[in-house]
Amino acid sequence: MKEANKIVEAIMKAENIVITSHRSPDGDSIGSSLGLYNFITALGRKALVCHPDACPAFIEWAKNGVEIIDFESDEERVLKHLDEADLIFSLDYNAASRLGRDMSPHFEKAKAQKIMIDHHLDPDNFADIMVSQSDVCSTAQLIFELIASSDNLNLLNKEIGTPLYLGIMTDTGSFRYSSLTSRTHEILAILLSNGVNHTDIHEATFDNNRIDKLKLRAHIIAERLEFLEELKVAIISVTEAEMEKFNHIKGDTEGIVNVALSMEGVEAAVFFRESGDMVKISFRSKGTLPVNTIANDHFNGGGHKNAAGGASFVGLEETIQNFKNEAPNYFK
Ligand SMILES: [Mn+2]
Repeated sequence: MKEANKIVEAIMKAENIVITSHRSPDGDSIGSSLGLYNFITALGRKALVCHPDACPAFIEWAKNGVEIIDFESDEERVLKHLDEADLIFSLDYNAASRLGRDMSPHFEKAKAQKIMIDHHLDPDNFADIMVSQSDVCSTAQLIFELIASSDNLNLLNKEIGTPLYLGIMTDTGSFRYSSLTSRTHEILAILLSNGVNHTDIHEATFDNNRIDKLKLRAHIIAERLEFLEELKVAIISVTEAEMEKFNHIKGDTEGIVNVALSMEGVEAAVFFRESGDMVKISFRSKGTLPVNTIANDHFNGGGHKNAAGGASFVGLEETIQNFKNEAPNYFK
């Protein structure tokens, strides 16, 4: 990473460092934020993590005593820290708008130097230093490269390595997506030889399900999974009422699109989730079949070839119907 020394210099000079990441945090936004936080601590500097909204329950364990101040529940403190910051990191997002419409204007107003480190395609030009590598599987891997390229691997410890492992694990579907390379495995090996316990991380993340979460997922699969056989596309969906029935909390439907994708004969899967007046959409595919094009053309979204997102504002049933109308143009 050619910017690494410049970034570490900025960390050493700054008085008030704030680490931000995108709204609706996932394992990579949490993992890269905490990995960078612990790296900055190991450098003998201080930082604060300020996110738009709260960490999902299934990866709460990763905080391990580090506070994540979130805008949704503590707006005043986040505003104060953004205002006082002289260095702000933007991790795992490619446009200020990804902070959400409430937090992004305050980020844009902040006078601090801004450093983006991200792996999403087509970033906006919104930071002073932009590390944008869309061929890398996760932002957590880029934080590792920052540490390695700035010659700070001697600082690597369990506190830094554990959240980085989490970020790589969750953004690669537990090390299976094509975005993962031999370099990723080299990094994982280095993390393991520096105190990271992979079994503990997998158990803490995946073997901690609430019974309501398992029943909600079972319900969605039993009642709401549809196979468009001629297109080799699986559709899966959930209404807000169904989620309420199973006492849904954030993260409960995370990854369920991959269950649909795991079906025999399926090449692409789409998950539609009702959320207020919005329908959130996750697209996944296997092999060379792109899903970011349909997300971009018709569903206010975009993303990677095999994993994209989108949103619709016409209600769940109509959104699914719109998808079915457009799908033959993309999946035939
Ligand atoms: Mn990511």
